[in-house]
Amino acid sequence: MYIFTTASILFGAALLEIRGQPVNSPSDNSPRIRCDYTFFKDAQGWFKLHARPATWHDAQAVCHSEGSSFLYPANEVLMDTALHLMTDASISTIHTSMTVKLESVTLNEEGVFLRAGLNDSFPFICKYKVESLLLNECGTVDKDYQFYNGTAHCYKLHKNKANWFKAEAACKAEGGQLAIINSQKEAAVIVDIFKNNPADQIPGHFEFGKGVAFIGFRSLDEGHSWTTINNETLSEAGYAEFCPGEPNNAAGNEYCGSVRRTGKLLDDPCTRELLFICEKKPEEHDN
Ligand SMILES: [Ca+2]
Ligand SMILES: [Ca+2]
Repeated sequence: MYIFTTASILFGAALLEIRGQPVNSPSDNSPRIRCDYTFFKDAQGWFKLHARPATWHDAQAVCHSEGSSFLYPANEVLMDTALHLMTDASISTIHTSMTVKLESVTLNEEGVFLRAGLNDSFPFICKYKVESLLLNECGTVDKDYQFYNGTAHCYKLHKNKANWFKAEAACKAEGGQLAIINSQKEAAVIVDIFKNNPADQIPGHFEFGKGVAFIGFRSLDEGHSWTTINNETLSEAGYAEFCPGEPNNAAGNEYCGSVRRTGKLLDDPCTRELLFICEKKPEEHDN
């Protein structure tokens, strides 16, 4: 580990002098969102220090699963909030969301940024911002959902891999469902979603590539027929265009539905881990 920048040392030292003064204390007369987050008025947000150490990636996943974001104290108010929480919990070092050259930028109790490995475990802080609680045009606080005029529905490409069942559950938890292609127009939307998420901008290794995503259809009779998760046949749903040669049950257990970047359908094993696309009606809220 070494000291990150000279500026951060000075910044940290300046903060040490003002610590102890009520510049940014938790507020009792504040909006409540969840009881494990504390509202800090000056920072205009809710914060939670996770005292149990985690790796950088796990920290990011935990904040995301709580609907909040992983804190990087980018200004003095956020820095003071972080130091306040660390002092209260007697914690000397936390991960921040910032990375430099594949290392985590950590923050110590003196307000100094250091570096550590992404796989090193430290406590961390998650944060909700006031504006992050406003529902967007997709009826959710999740900015990854994009509204498409073509279908008047919202879609999200999940860039973490999941098997079909986990994918279906994740979409439901967000107030949507695995996407169902109901028209040529909607197939064009799917192509566009893939175009906006080029494979080289999706992190991580996918054994079966980043050119295919699970969507909401499957076979309940070992590949004899295909139905959407709304229990319609693909023709009833309005779109049944498979890739040439598909469905082919190549692995012998390809009973779940997916779509290629071309907008054409495939059969894939339900247990395979792929990208997936959720679809959401704007008026259906996730709370
Ligand atoms: Ca649809
Ligand atoms: Ca196949």
